[in-house]
Amino acid sequence: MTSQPLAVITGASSGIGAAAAVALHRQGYRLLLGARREERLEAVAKPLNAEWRPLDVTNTESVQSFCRGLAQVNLLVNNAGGALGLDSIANASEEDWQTMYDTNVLGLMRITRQLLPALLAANPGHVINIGSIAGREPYPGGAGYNAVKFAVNAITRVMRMEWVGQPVRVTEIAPGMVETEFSMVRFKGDAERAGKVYQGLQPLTAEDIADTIVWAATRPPHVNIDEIVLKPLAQATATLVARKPL
Ligand code: NDP
Ligand code: 8X3
Repeated sequence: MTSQPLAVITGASSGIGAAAAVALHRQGYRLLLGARREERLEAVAKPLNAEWRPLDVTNTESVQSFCRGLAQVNLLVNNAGGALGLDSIANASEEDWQTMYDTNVLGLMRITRQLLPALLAANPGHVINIGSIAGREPYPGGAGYNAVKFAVNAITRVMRMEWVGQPVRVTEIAPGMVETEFSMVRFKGDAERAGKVYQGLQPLTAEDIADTIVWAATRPPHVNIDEIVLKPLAQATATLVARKPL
């Protein structure tokens, strides 16, 4: 039996999830990492001596098999997600809307529900949901992604209400621009368009968000950090950023 706390991270094959794995490992957590790209996941897990299992949060059976045998989970980082497209409601793809909803909203609830008994058994457990400023401020072309990240904010608040008096802490971390594979995924591999998102400004890094996750997770057990919004210095809102000329 080990006394090291266990952290489960979804979407740990790249970006914020992978950086959170490194940061939580440094804090002494044991890790269980999940995502769909198994080679990438293994590459993150190996140097950390972490366990990994394939996970597709849009698939209930995959979620069940990922969670199998977990009796006690101290920290669940609900990070798997992202945006698809930046088109107006008139032009956006319905399939993209459905995938975003299934991943960012249903996926987060599927896995949290599955792990709730193990989080309670950790006494206290902690759920950290990765939201976004897109869940605070709508923007043109954002309807599908705005809707799912507003939902993450609502779900986080519902979790706090449903579990008040029980030993589970609940936090939402809502970042602005973070340079990861996020924009490559959003623009479906269009590297030029993805690169332009971060041109002329210094975005947040995945490590900045990992740092925030560690801070929220390491407060004394009676303290619940409800929500944290963080942005690059050069970003005031989802649409107002200061770019230096090239
Ligand atoms: P990345 O694209 O680098 O990471 C997304 C992660 O989610 C990958 O590990 C991916 O793994 C995983 N993922 C996607 N779909 C699924 C699925 N169906 N099942 C399991 N895992 C899945 O981007 P980020 O690190 O930036 O994104 C992490 C989170 O942060 C997302 O929820 C995103 O919305 C949020 N966010 C990002 C911001 C940014 O500017 N980058 C700002 C605010 C919030 P795989 O493909 O291997 O399954
Ligand atoms: C990512 C931030 O502003 O691109 O969640 O929607 S934004």
